[in-house]
Amino acid sequence: MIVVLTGGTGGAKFVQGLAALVPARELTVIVNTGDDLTWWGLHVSPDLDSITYALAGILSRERGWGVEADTFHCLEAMCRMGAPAWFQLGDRDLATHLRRTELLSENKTLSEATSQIARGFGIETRILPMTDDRVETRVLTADGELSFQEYFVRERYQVAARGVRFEGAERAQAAPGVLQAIAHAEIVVIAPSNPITSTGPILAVPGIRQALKETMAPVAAISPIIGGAAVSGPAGELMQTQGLAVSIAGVVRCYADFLDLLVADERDSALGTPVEGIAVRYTSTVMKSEADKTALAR
Ligand code: FO1
Repeated sequence: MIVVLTGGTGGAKFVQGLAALVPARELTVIVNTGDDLTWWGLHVSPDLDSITYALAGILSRERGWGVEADTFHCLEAMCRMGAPAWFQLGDRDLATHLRRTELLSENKTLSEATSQIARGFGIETRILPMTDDRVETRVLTADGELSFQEYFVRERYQVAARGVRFEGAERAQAAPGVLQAIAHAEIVVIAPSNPITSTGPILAVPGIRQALKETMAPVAAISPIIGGAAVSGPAGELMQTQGLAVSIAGVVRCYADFLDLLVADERDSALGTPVEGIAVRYTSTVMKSEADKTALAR
Protein backbone atom coordinates (compact mmCIF):
# COMPACT_ATOMS: atom_id res chain seq x y z
CA MET A 1 0.00 0.00 0.00
CA ILE A 2 1.35 3.38 -1.01
CA VAL A 3 0.04 6.31 0.98
CA VAL A 4 0.37 9.83 -0.41
CA LEU A 5 -0.16 13.05 1.55
CA THR A 6 -1.09 15.83 -0.81
CA GLY A 7 -2.65 19.21 -1.49
CA GLY A 8 -2.63 21.69 -4.33
CA THR A 9 -2.00 21.30 -8.02
CA GLY A 10 1.56 19.89 -7.80
CA GLY A 11 0.28 17.10 -5.60
CA ALA A 12 -2.52 16.26 -8.02
CA LYS A 13 -0.07 16.00 -10.92
CA PHE A 14 2.14 13.69 -8.89
CA VAL A 15 -0.80 11.47 -7.92
CA GLN A 16 -1.68 11.22 -11.62
CA GLY A 17 1.81 9.92 -12.31
CA LEU A 18 1.62 7.41 -9.48
CA ALA A 19 -1.84 6.23 -10.54
CA ALA A 20 -0.43 5.34 -13.95
CA LEU A 21 2.05 2.96 -12.29
CA VAL A 22 0.30 1.46 -9.28
CA PRO A 23 -2.91 -0.62 -9.13
CA ALA A 24 -5.71 1.72 -8.02
CA ARG A 25 -6.50 -0.25 -4.87
CA GLU A 26 -2.88 -0.16 -3.70
CA LEU A 27 -2.94 3.62 -3.40
CA THR A 28 -4.45 5.72 -0.62
CA VAL A 29 -4.42 9.50 -0.94
CA ILE A 30 -4.75 11.67 2.18
CA VAL A 31 -5.81 15.16 1.18
CA ASN A 32 -5.65 18.68 2.63
CA THR A 33 -9.02 20.27 3.38
CA GLY A 34 -7.72 23.53 4.89
CA ASP A 35 -8.46 25.25 1.55
CA ASP A 36 -12.17 24.32 1.68
CA LEU A 37 -14.66 27.15 1.42
CA THR A 38 -18.35 27.87 1.25
CA TRP A 39 -19.03 29.49 -2.11
CA TRP A 40 -22.52 30.38 -3.38
CA GLY A 41 -23.77 28.35 -0.40
CA LEU A 42 -21.90 25.23 -1.54
CA HIS A 43 -19.15 23.27 0.20
CA VAL A 44 -16.14 23.38 -2.12
CA SER A 45 -13.13 21.15 -1.40
CA PRO A 46 -10.58 22.20 -4.03
CA ASP A 47 -7.83 19.75 -3.12
CA LEU A 48 -10.16 16.74 -2.80
CA ASP A 49 -11.62 17.65 -6.17
CA SER A 50 -8.22 18.05 -7.83
CA ILE A 51 -7.34 14.51 -6.73
CA THR A 52 -10.74 13.14 -7.77
CA TYR A 53 -10.49 14.75 -11.20
CA ALA A 54 -6.84 13.71 -11.58
CA LEU A 55 -7.74 10.07 -10.87
CA ALA A 56 -10.78 10.28 -13.14
CA GLY A 57 -8.54 11.63 -15.93
CA ILE A 58 -10.57 14.84 -16.27
CA LEU A 59 -8.42 17.38 -14.39
CA SER A 60 -7.94 20.51 -16.49
CA ARG A 61 -4.44 20.40 -17.92
CA GLU A 62 -4.50 24.11 -18.68
CA ARG A 63 -5.60 25.36 -15.27
CA GLY A 64 -4.39 22.51 -13.04
CA TRP A 65 -7.73 22.64 -11.17
CA GLY A 66 -11.36 22.06 -12.15
CA VAL A 67 -12.60 19.93 -15.02
CA GLU A 68 -10.97 19.77 -18.45
CA ALA A 69 -12.88 21.75 -21.10
CA ASP A 70 -15.46 22.88 -18.55
CA THR A 71 -17.80 25.74 -19.39
CA PHE A 72 -18.69 28.68 -17.13
CA HIS A 73 -22.33 29.46 -18.02
CA CYS A 74 -23.50 29.31 -14.41
CA LEU A 75 -20.71 31.72 -13.38
CA GLU A 76 -21.84 34.19 -16.07
CA ALA A 77 -25.44 33.89 -14.90
CA MET A 78 -24.41 34.36 -11.26
CA CYS A 79 -22.37 37.45 -12.26
CA ARG A 80 -25.41 38.96 -13.97
CA MET A 81 -27.31 38.61 -10.70
CA GLY A 82 -24.58 40.32 -8.68
CA ALA A 83 -23.01 37.21 -7.11
CA PRO A 84 -19.28 37.32 -6.28
CA ALA A 85 -17.22 35.84 -9.10
CA TRP A 86 -13.57 35.94 -8.07
CA PHE A 87 -13.63 32.20 -7.34
CA GLN A 88 -14.57 30.51 -10.58
CA LEU A 89 -16.68 27.36 -10.55
CA GLY A 90 -17.12 25.59 -13.86
CA ASP A 91 -20.45 24.02 -14.78
CA ARG A 92 -19.37 20.37 -14.52
CA ASP A 93 -17.33 21.14 -11.40
CA LEU A 94 -20.47 22.68 -9.90
CA ALA A 95 -22.20 19.29 -9.91
CA THR A 96 -19.55 17.97 -7.52
CA HIS A 97 -20.16 20.81 -5.05
CA LEU A 98 -23.94 20.46 -5.33
CA ARG A 99 -23.71 16.74 -4.59
CA ARG A 100 -21.20 17.19 -1.74
CA THR A 101 -23.33 19.88 -0.13
CA GLU A 102 -26.43 17.73 -0.47
CA LEU A 103 -24.70 14.72 1.13
CA LEU A 104 -23.34 16.86 3.99
CA SER A 105 -26.81 18.31 4.57
CA GLU A 106 -28.05 14.70 4.96
CA ASN A 107 -25.52 14.35 7.80
CA LYS A 108 -23.02 12.33 5.79
CA THR A 109 -19.41 13.02 6.75
CA LEU A 110 -16.93 14.61 4.35
CA SER A 111 -15.23 11.18 4.08
CA GLU A 112 -18.51 9.55 3.09
CA ALA A 113 -19.33 12.31 0.61
CA THR A 114 -15.83 12.05 -0.86
CA SER A 115 -16.02 8.30 -1.37
CA GLN A 116 -19.51 8.54 -2.89
CA ILE A 117 -18.34 11.22 -5.32
CA ALA A 118 -15.24 9.16 -6.17
CA ARG A 119 -17.40 6.07 -6.82
CA GLY A 120 -19.48 8.15 -9.20
CA PHE A 121 -16.34 8.79 -11.22
CA GLY A 122 -15.41 5.07 -11.16
CA ILE A 123 -12.37 5.72 -8.94
CA GLU A 124 -11.11 2.72 -6.98
CA THR A 125 -8.28 4.49 -5.19
CA ARG A 126 -9.11 5.50 -1.63
CA ILE A 127 -9.31 9.30 -1.29
CA LEU A 128 -9.40 10.38 2.35
CA PRO A 129 -9.88 13.93 3.57
CA MET A 130 -7.37 14.62 6.37
CA THR A 131 -10.31 15.16 8.74
CA ASP A 132 -14.10 15.28 8.73
CA ASP A 133 -13.93 18.31 11.03
CA ARG A 134 -13.66 21.88 9.85
CA VAL A 135 -10.05 23.06 9.72
CA GLU A 136 -9.53 26.38 7.99
CA THR A 137 -6.20 27.73 6.79
CA ARG A 138 -5.98 31.43 7.71
CA VAL A 139 -3.28 33.72 6.32
CA LEU A 140 -2.22 36.58 8.57
CA THR A 141 -1.56 39.92 6.87
CA ALA A 142 -0.94 43.48 8.09
CA ASP A 143 -4.65 44.22 7.52
CA GLY A 144 -5.98 41.16 9.33
CA GLU A 145 -6.65 37.56 8.41
CA LEU A 146 -7.71 36.11 5.09
CA SER A 147 -9.06 32.69 4.28
CA PHE A 148 -6.69 30.70 2.08
CA GLN A 149 -8.76 31.28 -1.07
CA GLU A 150 -9.08 35.02 -0.36
CA TYR A 151 -5.29 35.16 -0.12
CA PHE A 152 -4.51 32.78 -2.99
CA VAL A 153 -7.20 33.47 -5.59
CA ARG A 154 -8.78 36.84 -4.76
CA GLU A 155 -5.56 38.63 -3.79
CA ARG A 156 -3.35 36.42 -6.02
CA TYR A 157 -0.98 36.21 -3.01
CA GLN A 158 0.15 39.79 -3.67
CA VAL A 159 -0.54 40.89 -0.08
CA ALA A 160 2.36 40.41 2.31
CA ALA A 161 1.77 37.36 4.50
CA ARG A 162 2.96 37.44 8.12
CA GLY A 163 2.03 33.92 9.10
CA VAL A 164 -0.43 31.07 8.73
CA ARG A 165 -2.65 29.30 11.21
CA PHE A 166 -5.05 26.39 10.96
CA GLU A 167 -8.32 27.32 12.65
CA GLY A 168 -9.91 24.30 14.36
CA ALA A 169 -6.91 21.98 13.88
CA GLU A 170 -6.27 21.35 17.56
CA ARG A 171 -9.84 20.05 18.03
CA ALA A 172 -9.90 18.04 14.80
CA GLN A 173 -9.71 14.27 14.56
CA ALA A 174 -8.04 12.46 11.69
CA ALA A 175 -10.70 11.11 9.32
CA PRO A 176 -11.51 7.38 9.53
CA GLY A 177 -8.74 5.32 7.96
CA VAL A 178 -6.08 8.05 7.92
CA LEU A 179 -3.97 6.92 10.88
CA GLN A 180 -4.45 3.24 9.97
CA ALA A 181 -3.38 3.85 6.37
CA ILE A 182 -0.15 5.50 7.56
CA ALA A 183 0.47 2.75 10.12
CA HIS A 184 0.00 -0.06 7.60
CA ALA A 185 1.63 1.57 4.58
CA GLU A 186 4.57 0.04 2.76
CA ILE A 187 5.74 3.52 1.84
CA VAL A 188 4.44 7.01 2.57
CA VAL A 189 5.10 9.78 0.07
CA ILE A 190 4.66 13.48 0.73
CA ALA A 191 3.74 14.95 -2.66
CA PRO A 192 5.53 18.05 -4.03
CA SER A 193 3.02 20.31 -2.30
CA ASN A 194 3.39 23.62 -0.50
CA PRO A 195 4.72 22.51 2.92
CA ILE A 196 3.00 25.38 4.74
CA THR A 197 -0.54 25.53 3.30
CA SER A 198 -0.95 22.15 1.55
CA THR A 199 0.69 19.56 3.78
CA GLY A 200 0.93 21.87 6.83
CA PRO A 201 -2.81 21.54 7.63
CA ILE A 202 -2.61 17.72 7.32
CA LEU A 203 0.29 17.58 9.77
CA ALA A 204 -1.57 19.93 12.14
CA VAL A 205 -4.36 17.38 12.65
CA PRO A 206 -3.59 15.69 15.98
CA GLY A 207 -2.15 12.20 15.57
CA ILE A 208 -1.03 12.43 11.95
CA ARG A 209 2.53 13.63 12.61
CA GLN A 210 2.86 11.01 15.35
CA ALA A 211 1.61 8.29 12.98
CA LEU A 212 4.29 9.33 10.48
CA LYS A 213 6.96 9.08 13.18
CA GLU A 214 5.75 5.67 14.31
CA THR A 215 5.04 3.94 11.00
CA MET A 216 7.47 1.20 9.97
CA ALA A 217 7.12 2.43 6.38
CA PRO A 218 9.81 4.64 4.91
CA VAL A 219 8.57 8.21 4.48
CA ALA A 220 9.76 10.09 1.40
CA ALA A 221 8.99 13.68 0.44
CA ILE A 222 9.33 15.30 -2.95
CA SER A 223 10.56 18.85 -2.74
CA PRO A 224 8.24 21.53 -4.15
CA ILE A 225 11.23 23.88 -4.07
CA ILE A 226 13.34 23.67 -7.20
CA GLY A 227 16.61 25.54 -7.58
CA GLY A 228 15.93 27.51 -4.40
CA ALA A 229 12.48 28.79 -5.46
CA ALA A 230 8.89 27.55 -5.41
CA VAL A 231 7.80 25.88 -8.64
CA SER A 232 4.65 28.01 -8.50
CA GLY A 233 2.52 29.83 -5.95
CA PRO A 234 3.39 31.41 -2.62
CA ALA A 235 5.28 28.49 -0.99
CA GLY A 236 8.54 30.48 -0.87
CA GLU A 237 7.07 33.55 0.80
CA LEU A 238 5.02 31.47 3.23
CA MET A 239 8.07 29.40 4.19
CA GLN A 240 9.92 32.63 4.99
CA THR A 241 7.11 33.72 7.33
CA GLN A 242 7.82 30.53 9.32
CA GLY A 243 11.53 31.32 9.48
CA LEU A 244 12.35 28.61 6.96
CA ALA A 245 14.94 28.91 4.19
CA VAL A 246 13.43 28.69 0.69
CA SER A 247 15.54 25.68 -0.17
CA ILE A 248 15.48 21.92 0.04
CA ALA A 249 16.95 22.31 3.55
CA GLY A 250 13.87 24.38 4.46
CA VAL A 251 11.61 21.61 3.12
CA VAL A 252 13.49 19.02 5.16
CA ARG A 253 12.99 21.14 8.30
CA CYS A 254 9.20 20.90 7.81
CA TYR A 255 9.37 17.10 7.85
CA ALA A 256 12.60 16.40 9.77
CA ASP A 257 10.97 14.47 12.64
CA PHE A 258 9.66 11.67 10.40
CA LEU A 259 11.38 11.91 7.02
CA ASP A 260 13.63 9.14 5.66
CA LEU A 261 14.28 10.40 2.14
CA LEU A 262 14.00 13.68 0.25
CA VAL A 263 13.59 13.55 -3.50
CA ALA A 264 14.89 16.84 -4.87
CA ASP A 265 15.54 18.32 -8.26
CA GLU A 266 18.90 17.92 -9.91
CA ARG A 267 19.19 21.72 -10.06
CA ASP A 268 19.44 21.68 -6.28
CA SER A 269 22.26 19.17 -6.52
CA ALA A 270 24.15 21.78 -8.56
CA LEU A 271 23.39 24.41 -5.89
CA GLY A 272 24.98 22.14 -3.32
CA THR A 273 22.64 23.18 -0.46
CA PRO A 274 23.74 21.18 2.58
CA VAL A 275 20.97 18.95 3.94
CA GLU A 276 21.77 17.34 7.24
CA GLY A 277 20.72 13.97 8.59
CA ILE A 278 18.64 12.85 5.65
CA ALA A 279 19.21 10.89 2.45
CA VAL A 280 18.62 13.01 -0.67
CA ARG A 281 17.97 11.56 -4.10
CA TYR A 282 18.30 14.01 -7.00
CA THR A 283 16.25 13.61 -10.14
CA SER A 284 14.21 15.72 -12.51
CA THR A 285 11.12 16.80 -10.55
CA VAL A 286 9.52 19.17 -13.08
CA MET A 287 6.18 17.71 -14.22
CA LYS A 288 5.26 19.18 -17.60
CA SER A 289 4.27 16.07 -19.54
CA GLU A 290 2.53 12.82 -18.59
CA ALA A 291 5.91 11.13 -19.02
CA ASP A 292 7.47 13.55 -16.48
CA LYS A 293 4.77 12.69 -13.93
CA THR A 294 5.24 8.93 -14.23
CA ALA A 295 9.05 9.25 -14.27
CA LEU A 296 8.98 11.18 -10.99
CA ALA A 297 6.49 8.75 -9.45
CA ARG A 298 8.61 5.77 -10.55
N1 FO1 B 1 -7.70 28.83 -8.59
C1 FO1 B 1 -7.62 30.06 -9.14
O1 FO1 B 1 -6.52 30.57 -9.28
N2 FO1 B 1 -8.76 30.76 -9.49
C2 FO1 B 1 -10.00 30.23 -9.35
O2 FO1 B 1 -10.98 30.89 -9.69
C3 FO1 B 1 -10.10 28.91 -8.82
C4 FO1 B 1 -11.32 28.27 -8.69
C5 FO1 B 1 -11.37 26.94 -8.27
C6 FO1 B 1 -12.56 26.24 -8.26
C7 FO1 B 1 -12.61 24.91 -7.87
C8 FO1 B 1 -11.42 24.28 -7.49
O3 FO1 B 1 -11.45 22.97 -7.13
C9 FO1 B 1 -10.22 24.94 -7.49
C10 FO1 B 1 -10.18 26.29 -7.89
N3 FO1 B 1 -8.97 26.98 -7.92
C11 FO1 B 1 -8.91 28.24 -8.43
C12 FO1 B 1 -7.75 26.35 -7.47
C13 FO1 B 1 -7.59 26.37 -5.94
O4 FO1 B 1 -7.59 27.67 -5.44
C14 FO1 B 1 -6.26 25.68 -5.62
O5 FO1 B 1 -6.14 24.51 -6.36
C15 FO1 B 1 -6.07 25.14 -4.27
O6 FO1 B 1 -6.89 25.62 -3.28
C16 FO1 B 1 -4.57 25.22 -3.92
O7 FO1 B 1 -4.30 24.17 -3.15
